[in-house]
Amino acid sequence: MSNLLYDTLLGSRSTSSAPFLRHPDGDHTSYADFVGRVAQFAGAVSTQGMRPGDRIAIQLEKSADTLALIFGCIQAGVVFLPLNTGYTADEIAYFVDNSGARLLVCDPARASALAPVAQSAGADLLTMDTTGAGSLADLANTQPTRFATEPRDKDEVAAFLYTSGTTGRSKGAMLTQDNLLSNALTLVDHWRFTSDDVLLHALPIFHTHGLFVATNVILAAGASMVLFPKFDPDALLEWMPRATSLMGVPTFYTRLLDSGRLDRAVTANMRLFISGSAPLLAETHRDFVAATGHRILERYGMTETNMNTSNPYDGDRRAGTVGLPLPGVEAKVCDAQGHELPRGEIGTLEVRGPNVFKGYWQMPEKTAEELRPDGFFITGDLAVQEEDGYVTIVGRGKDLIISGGFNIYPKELESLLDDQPGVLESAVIGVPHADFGETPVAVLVAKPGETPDLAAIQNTVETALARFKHPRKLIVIDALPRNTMGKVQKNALRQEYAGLFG
Ligand code: MLC
Ligand code: AMP
Repeated sequence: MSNLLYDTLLGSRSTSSAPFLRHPDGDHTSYADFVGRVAQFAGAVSTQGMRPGDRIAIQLEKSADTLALIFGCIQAGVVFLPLNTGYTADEIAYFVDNSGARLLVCDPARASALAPVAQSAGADLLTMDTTGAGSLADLANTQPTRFATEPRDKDEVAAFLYTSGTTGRSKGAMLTQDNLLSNALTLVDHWRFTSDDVLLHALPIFHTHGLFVATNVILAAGASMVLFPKFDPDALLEWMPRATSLMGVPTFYTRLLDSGRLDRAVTANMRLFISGSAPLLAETHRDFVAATGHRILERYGMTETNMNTSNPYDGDRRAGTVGLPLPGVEAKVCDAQGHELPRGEIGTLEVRGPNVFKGYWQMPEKTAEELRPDGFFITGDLAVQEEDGYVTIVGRGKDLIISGGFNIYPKELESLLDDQPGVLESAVIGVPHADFGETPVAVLVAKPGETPDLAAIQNTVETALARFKHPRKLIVIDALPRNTMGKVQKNALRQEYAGLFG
């Protein structure tokens, strides 16, 4: 048994002097150097007693060492959970506890807040500073630059990505070696990545998009990427004349257009702009063509499935659509029972292929609700498929808000809001937002005779939940609109507050 994910992405390039990471300051890390650093992290986690299949939770800012740790986990067969750097200690506590992680790694600035979390879960806490005790980076410095790769079967789990649901707490989506590898190889081929490519990497690396799409595609192609700590249009535009490709959420593209500096000259060396994680407005697509002559290639994916559909590289990149099912991926638009609907009808999109995850960690009932026995995954997205196969996402069956590519599940906010003094009930809705696409607004109903303290509620939300989930506005109304069955009519609320943020 080998470790195909590691061997394909890194092992085969252990002596290559070609650049993998180009740093914004002009320096670069070669493949050989990166492979060596990965081995040091594999050694470091192993000396901490982590064995294949054990879980490690990682809440770290984006850096070359964070990537090296992640791939070190793959080499050591350790299952990693990358966690949003915005998550609060309360949120992290759930992930560490639920996953049974034995090690939590964080930035030094987070160590005091996360120490109690690690302690109560019985996990060790290490940081990534270079100043001594408790530092995983220091430990890695003492390790050899070679590590005997742990064998992993293609169906064994490589990573957990936590994803929320419309009810209940977050679920750990178990992604296997083959889920990640097969999708990366398909995308390299489909999007024509080669070792000549230079990707502008400005996405976070705790999600499918920045990690499994962007990073794995670059590794699988033997290409290089400029690792930006975060999205900054000026920094990207400065590098663009020396780059070939960009992967981003729609907010990247609207912000680049708003910069007023995007034109044919600055994009002349670029061959591919890819968008995903949230709907790209057809208007943005058109504005981008007008400014640069490039047609953004939109694709569609999910945490549980990696990438499912993509517009073609050659051929019609159709604005407002997410293109065709990727090679090896089956997609069908179905009714609630899973029966395929005639082309042109709206239904729920279901997908099947080697990209589809193994299930939710220790949640067999949730897995059974979404993953059919025949392997089709019920995405919860409402879609329509044209006669020629192009898929358009027309809405969401699931109650989900996507703000700047980050997912917010209203249920999580509503559960917290409903518990606040003076609040009888709440409904959280997504309303259009020019920059983030959508943003959450909380509509509250007061208990009879009481007046909720909105500032205190805002405070509580801030302590409990990551910044990107905070409602942009709290509104108190007399009663929530309900249908005859008593179900809250969120559509009516969405319409009512649609104009709040332009
Ligand atoms: C940051 N903030 C956000 C936010 N990002 N608030 C709402 N939505 C977001 N997406 C907070 C910041 O903490 C800050 O808080 C304030 O909002 C304003 O920040 P900003 O400076 O405007 O944000 P910025 O740091 O520039 O980040 C915006 C962004 C970033 C769009 C560049 O969110 C981003 O990189 N998004 C990509 C997410 C992603 O990779 N999704 C892929 C998921 S995978 P304060 O308090 O400081 O004002 C997936 C599957 C698939 O969906 O198909 O790919
Ligand atoms: P996540 O839970 O982060 O994996 O989010 C996945 C969800 O993002 C999908 O189920 C879709 O609702 C949405 N999504 C991803 N890509 C696109 C796209 N190109 N167009 C519309 N929605 C998208």
